[in-house]
Amino acid sequence: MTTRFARRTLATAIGTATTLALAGLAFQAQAATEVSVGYAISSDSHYGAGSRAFKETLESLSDGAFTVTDHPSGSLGGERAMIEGLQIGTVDIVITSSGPLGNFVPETYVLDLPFLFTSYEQARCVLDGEIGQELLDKMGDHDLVGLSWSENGFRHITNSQKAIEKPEDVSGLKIRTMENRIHQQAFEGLGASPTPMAMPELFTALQQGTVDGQENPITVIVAANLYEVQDQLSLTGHVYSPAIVLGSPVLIDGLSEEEREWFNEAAQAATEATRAEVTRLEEEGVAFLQEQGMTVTDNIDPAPFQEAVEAVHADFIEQYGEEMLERIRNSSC
Ligand code: EAX
Repeated sequence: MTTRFARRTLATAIGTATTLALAGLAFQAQAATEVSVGYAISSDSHYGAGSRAFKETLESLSDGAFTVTDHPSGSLGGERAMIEGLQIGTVDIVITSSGPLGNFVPETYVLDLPFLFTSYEQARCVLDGEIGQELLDKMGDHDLVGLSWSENGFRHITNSQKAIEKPEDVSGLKIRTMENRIHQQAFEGLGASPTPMAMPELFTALQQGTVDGQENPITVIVAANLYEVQDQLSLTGHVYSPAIVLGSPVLIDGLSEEEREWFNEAAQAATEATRAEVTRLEEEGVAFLQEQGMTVTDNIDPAPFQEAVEAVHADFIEQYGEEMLERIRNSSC
């Protein structure tokens, strides 16, 4: 074989191999669909644990057909903004508290009523049961997909002014709340000045004294380093804060039945990982916060707080009816 012919044959073989390799990579790259998961607190939080479990489960079940990218700390926006992103398809999956959700799906406001749930077990039982599934199904009426209920935790009040033991101690304080009208009304009932604000703005607002305090579960107080700008923690446990794994219909509606099942299993894995982290921090978080210098007020009598926020329940019933509230109260959970 002449040298020129040999060279031409080799060049053709290399060219073919390169084309096939690029086609293979292109096919593989084309086949892998990237899925973004957004949440408003740090990756070392209980939502971060959920995001990692979602990623591991979906990438394993789909054998790499879906690759998940993690977007913590409000990098895709605050919770309300991310939910809006789901509706138009700029965000694929969000792990969020139910705080801003009522602005989109009013039926979920019932879950934000103060002192509705009395324990983690009861809340998880209701959300994992018929009532929880009914509320997840409601998301479809509002350009959202409810994949699974997750968990944020029982919320407590922190502030930089004084120990809070009774409602009168809250009076006059500027308290950041989520963008949730039920919570805002509850803090008005306590005589505070509620300031609704997205989570990514909170640390700076506390640091600058724009607000005196805020309310969040131990999980968030730890994950957002709020102990650096708050010295008083009052274990009021005034409301259970659900979280939820939401999907964008722009992504989810295009999935096959099998792929949709993968997303359901990944969301369930996220919930289990988040709840496990909440349980761990409920046991360890208060001691950690005391070590960081917070003064903790415990053994707070809930009765005066329940009385002070009673009007919220009455107004809720007037506006949304009593049926779902009574079903939750009378559930066997
Ligand atoms: O969902 O905004 C809040 O206070 C939430 O608890 C936090 O973003 C975690």
